[in-house]
Amino acid sequence: MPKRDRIVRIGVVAAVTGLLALAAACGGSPGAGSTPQVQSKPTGASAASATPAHTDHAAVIDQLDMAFKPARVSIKVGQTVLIKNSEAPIHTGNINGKNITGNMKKGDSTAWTATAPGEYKVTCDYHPQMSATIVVS
Ligand SMILES: [Cu+2]
Repeated sequence: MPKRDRIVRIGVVAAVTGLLALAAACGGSPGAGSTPQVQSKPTGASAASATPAHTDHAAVIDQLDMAFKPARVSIKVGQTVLIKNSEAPIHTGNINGKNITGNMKKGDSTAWTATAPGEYKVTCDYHPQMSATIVVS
């Protein structure tokens, strides 16, 4: 009998933990509410991972899954990084604390051209956990 109680309790704890994890996964978007944020892979996933046909941008930083992807890119002075939003939440792209993109909705993008070598921190006004680094040589 006590053993069975423990099993039931573990089950409840697991269920609650699962719910908390689910809630955390949806965090940051008060308006999202009951709408599941986790979606199956978009059909354009293969296109996103393919090398862009044009070479205007030496690197692309994607705002996806509430993160900048990749978190680190390396370019040379004079080259351009394209910061783009590929998901529903609004993001910004700040370079060393300066917002250069304004509010970006899904599909928006902003190019940034490096004029001096150094390490540049990329952040978002709305999501402190979002961070990337542009290394310019
Ligand atoms: Cu953001």
